[in-house]
Amino acid sequence: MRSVALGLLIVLGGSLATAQGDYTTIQAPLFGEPTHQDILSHLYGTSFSASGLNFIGANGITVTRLHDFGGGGVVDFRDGSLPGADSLFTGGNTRASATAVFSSSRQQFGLMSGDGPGATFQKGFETQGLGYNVSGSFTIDLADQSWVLARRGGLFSGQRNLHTSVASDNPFDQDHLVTYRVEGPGGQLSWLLFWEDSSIPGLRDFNDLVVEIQAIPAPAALLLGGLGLAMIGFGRRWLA
Ligand SMILES: [Ca+2]
Ligand SMILES: [Ca+2]
Repeated sequence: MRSVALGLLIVLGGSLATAQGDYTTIQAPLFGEPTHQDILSHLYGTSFSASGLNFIGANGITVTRLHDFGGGGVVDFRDGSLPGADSLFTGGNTRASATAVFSSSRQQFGLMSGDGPGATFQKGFETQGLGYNVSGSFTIDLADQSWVLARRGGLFSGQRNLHTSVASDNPFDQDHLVTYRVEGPGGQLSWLLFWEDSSIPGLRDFNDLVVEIQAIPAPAALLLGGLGLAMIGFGRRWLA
């Protein structure tokens, strides 16, 4: 009995230690750029206080940080549950909008089409503007499939310019995405993706591109982005 209890303590201690290591470190921004807390205050027009890695708004908005590592599962934008790390995402009709850019480079946002090394970046939008005065949005049907999200643009060219939500896809296996679930006081659900466009230690403040994601409850299938999902769905219906 004693050995069972001791074993349980060791297991609990181990899982607590792992949980602390499941979050990517965010560095303080340089050059007077805003922190995540500052950006939340601006976007939602209220003050936020930090609670661990989460934030609570004065008007009842709760902002919950997703794990970066160590969890399986897929984040469903329609669903407030937090199944694991911010690597794979799904949903139905989904809208993605740029809400802030604190980078000298234009930022592209989209998703990876295909699996493994042959996956290619499918751009949803490229931002215009800087700071909070930015535009860029797209709507897509994620069709209940799981997707790797990605951003592109920055100091370098080619593949070094592309970062996905899967850390092991990226240069130096670095994580470039920090994700929060945002719940309004009435239960409204949205998600904020904070991307980092630099691999350089000291610059990893995760405010280069901030994207807000919302599930669209409408029944209409709005298919943009040229991914051919409508064709796939059509084919499957004919086969059935
Ligand atoms: Ca992450
Ligand atoms: Ca940065």
